[in-house]
Amino acid sequence: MAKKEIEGDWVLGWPDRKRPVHKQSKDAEGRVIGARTPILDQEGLITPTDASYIVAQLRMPEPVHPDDYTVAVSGLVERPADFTLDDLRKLPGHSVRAVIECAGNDGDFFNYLDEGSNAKKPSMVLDEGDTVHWRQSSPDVDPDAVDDFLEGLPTTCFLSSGEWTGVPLAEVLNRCGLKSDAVAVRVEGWDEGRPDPVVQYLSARRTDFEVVDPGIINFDKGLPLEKALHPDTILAWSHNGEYLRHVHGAPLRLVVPGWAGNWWIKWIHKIEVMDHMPDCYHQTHYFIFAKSPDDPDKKMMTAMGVKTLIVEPRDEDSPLSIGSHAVRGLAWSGEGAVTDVEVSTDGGATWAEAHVEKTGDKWLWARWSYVWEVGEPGTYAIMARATDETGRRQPQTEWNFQRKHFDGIVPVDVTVE
Ligand SMILES: Nc1nc2c(c(=O)[nH]1)N[C@H]1C(S)=C(S)[C@@H](COP(=O)(O)O)O[C@H]1N2
Ligand SMILES: [Mo]
Repeated sequence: MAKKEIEGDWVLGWPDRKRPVHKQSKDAEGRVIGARTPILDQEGLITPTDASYIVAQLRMPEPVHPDDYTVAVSGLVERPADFTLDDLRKLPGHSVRAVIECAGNDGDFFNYLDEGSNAKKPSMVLDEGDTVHWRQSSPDVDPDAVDDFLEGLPTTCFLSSGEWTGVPLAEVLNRCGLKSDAVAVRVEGWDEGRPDPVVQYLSARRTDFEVVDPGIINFDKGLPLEKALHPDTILAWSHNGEYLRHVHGAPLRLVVPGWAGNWWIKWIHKIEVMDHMPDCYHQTHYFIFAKSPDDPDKKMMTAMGVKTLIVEPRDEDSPLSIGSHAVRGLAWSGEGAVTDVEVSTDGGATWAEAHVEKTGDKWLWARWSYVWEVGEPGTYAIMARATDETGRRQPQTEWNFQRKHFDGIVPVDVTVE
């Protein structure tokens, strides 16, 4: 087993271990427009901000100074109002620790696990050369460029965890006097752009369908009222113990624990209470469950499934020696705390209980570990599967043509000598 690279920077004048840092993609001006998380390098529960992934579907907007910032609450409320950041900070606060996972994270594993496919195994390791190859939406859509991107854009490492502090959305809505015919809460960012069909072609890995062109839009989502009023759905200005950074939606973003990243609206400038579900592009045309682009039975994507990530050992650690090895990882669910993790070292034939570290944070991942005693040389597939407090066991999500919400069981393949 190769010795891990642990040497890092000098911190406060003393040598220090290597710290996990995300892999960034930048625009022509050198500003960050996307990033992936070196998730296998995470220790503990919270992803450091410098290692957290970054996604913007349209274009990164210009920043707004927090002193000039207001968010407008309108629609089906008795008292429409504009809130400054100071107004919000006077309300009863709430902090949430949660996993944020992009709906498309690990989408390539659908292809990899597809029986009979000879797709290359997607890598969880960010290599020196990796960039995000992120596209910013542009009015000059060039579907011919798709092939260049199909190979280039990895789907792994679009997940992080964090601690967010803010105020429950429900608190703000109730102060404005929520009307009884409210059904949905539309939250809008001030970022705008024209959705690039290439994003959908990349997601589906096919180009033989029409993508709806809504023109130039703001990024928005219409939360069903029940999730909007959940006490853990918060308007957050702080992330991991400091003010939110611009790339993560400063000054104010929505935190929707359990639901995929696309619900966590960044750069919020408008909150509108409605008596129907709005027709948001990233809700009715993208981020939908369907078997094909013309499937009449399209469903909105909301909560994530149940999922486990093995962080040790890695494929790259092969060959392992005969003896005792730690198998460990992270497990999370979109609908509550993970209660059980089982490990198999014989490719799924038999399963054993792993130790699950309990934290009391139901939206956060749980760390788990298992000691594997291996006495025979050979080739081994190490697998893990999680069960949550509602009894849902991994995998929950079926293949869908946009390849979203992957929560399948991915083996770590190692040899023992
Ligand atoms: N306003 C706005 N909010 C947004 C997006 C966006 O494009 N615009 N992208 C969403 C998507 S798809 C994801 S996965 C998360 C990513 O959040 P992060 O960049 O803080 O990790 O933000 C979500 N919120
Ligand atoms: Mo996303």
